[in-house]
Amino acid sequence: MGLWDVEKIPFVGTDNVEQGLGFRYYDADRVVAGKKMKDWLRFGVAWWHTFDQELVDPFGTGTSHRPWYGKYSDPMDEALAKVDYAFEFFTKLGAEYFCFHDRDIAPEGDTLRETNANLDKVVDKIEENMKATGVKLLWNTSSLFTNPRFVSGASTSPFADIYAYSAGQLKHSLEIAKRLGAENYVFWGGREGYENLWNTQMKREQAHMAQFFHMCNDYAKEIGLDAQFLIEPKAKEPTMHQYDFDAATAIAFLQTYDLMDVMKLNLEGNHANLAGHTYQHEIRTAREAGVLGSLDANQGDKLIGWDMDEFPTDLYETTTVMWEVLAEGQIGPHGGLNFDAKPRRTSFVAEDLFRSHIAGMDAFAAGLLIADKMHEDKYIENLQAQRYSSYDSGIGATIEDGTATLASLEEYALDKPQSELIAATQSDHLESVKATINNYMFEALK
Ligand code: XUL
Ligand code: CO
Repeated sequence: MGLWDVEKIPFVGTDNVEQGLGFRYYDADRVVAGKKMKDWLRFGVAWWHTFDQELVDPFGTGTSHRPWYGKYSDPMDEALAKVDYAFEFFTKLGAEYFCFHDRDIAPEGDTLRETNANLDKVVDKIEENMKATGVKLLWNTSSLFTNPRFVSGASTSPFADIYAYSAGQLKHSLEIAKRLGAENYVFWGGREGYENLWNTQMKREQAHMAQFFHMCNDYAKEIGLDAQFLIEPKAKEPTMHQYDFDAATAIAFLQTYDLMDVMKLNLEGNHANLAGHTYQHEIRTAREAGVLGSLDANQGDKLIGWDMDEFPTDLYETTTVMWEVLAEGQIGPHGGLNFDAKPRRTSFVAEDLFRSHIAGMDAFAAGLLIADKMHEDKYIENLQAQRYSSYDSGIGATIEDGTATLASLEEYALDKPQSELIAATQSDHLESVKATINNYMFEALK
């Protein structure tokens, strides 16, 4: 059986309604819209949730049962053992990618030098396992928010020593990305934001952050690291305002500081909700600016205002995401679906780690099948083309080709009676559109 008391997760098809330890929809090699499912979805496992999360909440300690608990007294021994658990987990689940923060995988020493030495030992073992299994690194990142030294941020810290330390930490993290062939490198803001504006020089902090990214880019070029850099927007939490609030804010930041060619975005469902947006809104915003990079797959809860990191099971949402991905032709040039998600505190046995990933993978595979059916019929494409068709010719075409002026439009509009203007508008039949999308969901999964 191996280290985990679970067999390799098979594709079982749709005979049984009850979800067990098998995939109903995720059939890795099945071809959908010209590509294998696994190549559309590129699932990744998040080290921090799956191997480090003890399922704590602000009111209680961890509830999780994990097979390595109580076996190791030295934290380095445990860190090294977890590599074996991790790679068996990836292989049994059939996830071809994983993601980690530097501090997820190895304990810190007193100095950066000591910490790097710990890290390198674990990275050596990860590298061996990657070679042996073929599992790839979707992205790595640096935890510049866990340790108390980052209490007021890292590259936006008001304390220059902390900025310098963060830069040193990041440098080694980029070297690890190079060594492990990371496809992307993620910068989530962590504590890059503020608690209160009275004590904050916002512009100065943001300029420091931009300079940090430029230094990272320079170093990546110097060492020949070609991982795609990604910013991961989040509106709030842990700070009350995060500088990478949402996709639009992050794009404005990249434009202001000449970073549009350097960075794309890694978008997360629950983060979208914290900004008051849908996941689809964030993905569409990034797509239209040409900066869709990768996706953190999770979902929030309508009734709870913080970052829940639930496994994504909302079929409607996975359908919208996969509709955008099919329209884009890929998640991003090197993107994937990283499960930045944890089982609920009440799902505490080790097997729940498999069950929760299966639930998320099946929800995205089903979303892909539904979105593919909608694309085949060009249902949304036709609906949108029809809605904007008045710009394809006549007065609308003069607006789009730039030949219209206020005067030419006034001349066109000046004597039009109200009845003609009302006749120029059309009902969206929005409820029927939503019902049709529901019908696609039923039909595609028959
Ligand atoms: C936090 C979050 C991070 C990033 C990586 O909400 O999403 O785990 O994905 O730092
Ligand atoms: Co995330």
